[in-house]
Amino acid sequence: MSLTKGLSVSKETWDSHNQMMLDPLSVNDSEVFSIIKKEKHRQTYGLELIAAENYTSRAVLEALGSCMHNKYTKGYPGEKYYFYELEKLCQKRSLETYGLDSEKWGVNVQPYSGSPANFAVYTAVVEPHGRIMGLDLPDGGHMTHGFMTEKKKISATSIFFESMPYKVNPDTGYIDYDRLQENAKLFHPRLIIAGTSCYSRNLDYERLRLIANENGAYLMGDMAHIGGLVAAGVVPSPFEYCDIITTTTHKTLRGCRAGLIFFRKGVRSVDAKGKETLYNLESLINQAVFNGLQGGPHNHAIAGIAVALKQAMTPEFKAYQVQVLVNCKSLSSGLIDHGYKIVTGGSDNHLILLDLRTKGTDGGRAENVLEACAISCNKKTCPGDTNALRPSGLRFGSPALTSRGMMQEDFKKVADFIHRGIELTLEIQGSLDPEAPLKEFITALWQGEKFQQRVSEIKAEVEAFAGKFPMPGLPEL
Ligand code: DSN
Repeated sequence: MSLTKGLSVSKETWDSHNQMMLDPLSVNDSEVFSIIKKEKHRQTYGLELIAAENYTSRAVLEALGSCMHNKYTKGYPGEKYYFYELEKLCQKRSLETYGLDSEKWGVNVQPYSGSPANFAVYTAVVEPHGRIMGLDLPDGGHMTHGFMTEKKKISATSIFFESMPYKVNPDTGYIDYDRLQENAKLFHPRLIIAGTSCYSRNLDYERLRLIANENGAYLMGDMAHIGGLVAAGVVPSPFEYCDIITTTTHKTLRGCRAGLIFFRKGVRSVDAKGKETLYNLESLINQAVFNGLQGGPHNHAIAGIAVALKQAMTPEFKAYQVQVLVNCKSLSSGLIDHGYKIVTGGSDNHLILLDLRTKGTDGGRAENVLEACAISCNKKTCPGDTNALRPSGLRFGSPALTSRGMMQEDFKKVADFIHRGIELTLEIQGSLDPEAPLKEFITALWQGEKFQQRVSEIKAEVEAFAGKFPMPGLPEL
């Protein structure tokens, strides 16, 4: 029996349906609207120091919220329809942003984000259970670089591929390239990853290339964190040495949440007799993305990336990235002046890792107090940490606050606020048993009247300070 038999649609309901499709969010869904408004307030009045975050521009958000969202395109751009123009424009701008010759490099702009982009590369060029080597997550790598622990394969990249990490030197905090070179000779990886999510120093791409060559391995750069810095030419470029490069587009590159994969084309190597071997990355990577791992591209995201890339080629963007570096150095020296230890002693890029071991506290406790004071950052393990469940450090990044127009003297004030939050952390800790677990610390933070009073004072000052800097994006949401 037909389920619609005897049913009819009243004019009133139909009119109401049509109105529902036109109403703004504030009218249509007050619950979601009010949650977004709360987040807008937090982003406007808080100090955003999460190194992976940024404020994207109004233009990017407009493209992201546009009718391109509704359109499914199939596969890769053909010639026939005008809507393929967008993906082609995005590809063109991707290559232009990084100064790449289209004879030598191609790009796939369809990955939904950085993690799927990385998985697509391994799927394309590393056979199942083939070997990869990336910087270990506790040493500043990323989960998708093959993260696993002694007990568990955490990332799918360590389940479907065999992963052997490389490490930083626990004393200096710098990558131990000698050990990587030795281990690579034993492990024979198919692919080595040159990429980080918490490493404040430039990578030695030349050395990584050499190690990859010794093992006949591909070198994949994952420049997700530094994609904007590379575009502006303020840090060394991985393009000179890598075969493949992945990136997210929403961190320092300041676009919407999505991913890109760049791959080399043409000659890969020439042997002693002059015989050339060509790259075969384009078809492998394109197939792995669509329809190996993904369905239709997110055309609204491709529109957002394209807008961000246009901005990334401007002198204004270059000025922004220079300021990101200057501000990061200012934050770092501000914290050193307050007596803190910064891993490796400073930073070449947009982030620093603060080691709290010398202060007698840890990242988890300090992160909670800072969050309560409207300062967002991430707890992170420091080189040599033995207990991954009690990371000793805090990661701070300068990209987001720089997008709001803050300069180096403002970052000195930010360092002062962080210092006050950490002093409060030590006070709370001092009121508890030295072995008290994090849960007990959090209870004391939120239920201790004296501590809440201090949190309110710091938070009020942080909000008054942050609120002076305009928040980029859409006017209302
Ligand atoms: N979540 C990002 C970061 O914190 O670095 C990486 O994906």
